[in-house]
Amino acid sequence: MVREEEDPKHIPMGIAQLASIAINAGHQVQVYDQNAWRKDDAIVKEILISDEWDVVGIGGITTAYASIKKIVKLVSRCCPKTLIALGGGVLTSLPKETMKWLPEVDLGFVGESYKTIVDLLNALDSENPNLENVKGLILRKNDKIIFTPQRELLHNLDELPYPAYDLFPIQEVYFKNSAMMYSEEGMLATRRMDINGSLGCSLVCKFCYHLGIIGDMRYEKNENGEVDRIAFDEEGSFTRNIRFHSTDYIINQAVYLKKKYDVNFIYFLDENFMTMDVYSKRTWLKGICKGWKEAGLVPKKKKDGTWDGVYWSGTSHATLCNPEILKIMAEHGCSHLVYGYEHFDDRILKTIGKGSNRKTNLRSFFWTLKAGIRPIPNQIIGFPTEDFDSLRMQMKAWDDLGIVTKPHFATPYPGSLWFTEYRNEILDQYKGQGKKFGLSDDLEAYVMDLGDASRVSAVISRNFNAVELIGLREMMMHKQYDKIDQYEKEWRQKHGIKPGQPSTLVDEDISKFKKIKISA
Ligand code: B12
Ligand code: SF4
Repeated sequence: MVREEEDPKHIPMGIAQLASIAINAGHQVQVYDQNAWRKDDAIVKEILISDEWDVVGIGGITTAYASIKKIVKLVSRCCPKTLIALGGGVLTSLPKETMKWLPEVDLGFVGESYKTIVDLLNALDSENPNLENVKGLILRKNDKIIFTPQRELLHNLDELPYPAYDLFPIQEVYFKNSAMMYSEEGMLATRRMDINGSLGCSLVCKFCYHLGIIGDMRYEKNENGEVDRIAFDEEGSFTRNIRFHSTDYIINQAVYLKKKYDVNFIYFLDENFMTMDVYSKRTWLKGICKGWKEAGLVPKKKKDGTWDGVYWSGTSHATLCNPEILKIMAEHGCSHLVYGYEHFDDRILKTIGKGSNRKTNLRSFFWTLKAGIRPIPNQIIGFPTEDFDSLRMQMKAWDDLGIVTKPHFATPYPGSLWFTEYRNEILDQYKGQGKKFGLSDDLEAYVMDLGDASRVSAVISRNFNAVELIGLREMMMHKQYDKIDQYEKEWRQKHGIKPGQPSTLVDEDISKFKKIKISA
């Protein structure tokens, strides 16, 4: 389940694509979207026993682990003869661990599964299935957990069929939750659907995880030459394979959604629209805009605030956008762009691999506004070297931009560089929790605890503990500079750091970063 505290807003793209691929390959597919329906166990049981399933495939990202664990147990009880397969970010980030934690799961799909799904289903239909020949799986063999050979990525995304949107409750759930509180048009959207135009991002943010679907994953062998570990991007070894659909594919898909579902808004799920535009030498987004116009999709507002045509939105990047492309996007119906600014302190930004700084963040915000697009800034606090000065830099920027925001807490999600770096510290913080909650181990307790980072889970800040981060965020949101100053004094006393010294326990050279005096 994605964001239990929020209404379901997005069709799970990966599953929708896989369903479509499997149907095209001649298999019978049925989808139950628990994130959309959110029914209790009794209903899920009814669905599970309503037919005889050869395979039940379950997927999601790590934040869905707790609900996936529950569902896996239900499937195993209700459908004892059915093969249980798990895929998606949750399995791929920690494949061996997940197989250990969920003994009911028979096999896992590691990383991109477009080809793997067909190979697996075809193998199962054959007389003597040998799943070890199917690339991209993790299997149980005797008492061991083994990897089959690594699955290569699809070269040409345009080979993909459109997602099987019809298998999901579009009218009953998704259209009802079309509104997105990000822009006027987003709020007024009544028939919104999603498109994924690209996969990947060329940047290397340390908190980011690319689900093993953008060449960010390596199979590593032990001394016996057997693959026994999957590793992700680490400092000094970044591997990337970013891919995007042709503009024709995207326009045809948008026209299809308009004709078939009469959509009035399209949300591009892409990780980072702008990285693709730069990679395409600034042709991709212009191509999409040109196609939007030629297809008659550019929205025209009516007097009552509704419109003909289709507004759209996506993700941008502070350093990669420019006024020219933003203006073109606005003219062709782009209503809002999400910016992962994360922070406004150059010292912090320098440590996260985002390729942006305070200046580019502020500049892009105003460029976007000026173009007529609403910029939506994402903010994070609790970075490893976060200190009182950097927190004030965040607050100052919110004042300068005139925005109200509730920052997320820096979270080392499995698969990210931070997770690799801080794994032992995470385990320390969750020590004994596995046993306490009857789980396999402490790491499973951490994964069970992961939500959308608006709540603290593992803390990676060197200077602040969880209680301090929650308190400081509260004061930041209420612009209580004086209270923060006051707490800083107490904090300095506690840690023996004299006034005038940097408010940090971390030994790093911060002298080269400009200090701005900020107070109430
Ligand atoms: C769109 C999106 C969202 C949407 C939700 C979309 C939805 N309902 O599907 C929203 C905005 C709600 C969202 C929220 C969040 N997201 Co998000 N999101 C994405 C994004 C950009 C695209 C997802 C997508 O559709 N990908 C494309 C499809 C094709 O990939 P896919 O679904 O994984 O499927 C492929 C494979 O994984 C596999 N597969 C998947 N499922 C299954 C199932 C089976 C049975 C099989 C066989 C195979 C399989 O096959 C597919 C084809 O290859 C990804 C980044 C990315 N690269 O994907 C981040 C990402 C998934 N999100 C992430 C995060 C951290 C979050 C938030 C926590 C952010 C926050 N701080 O609030 C919240 C989580 C909320 C919560 N409580 O759970 C992380 C996940 C980290 C992790 N360890 O799992 C990602 C990877 C971003 C990142 N770069 O770090 N997100
Ligand atoms: S810019 Fe966004 S998508 Fe790219 S690595 Fe950073 S957080 Fe991930």
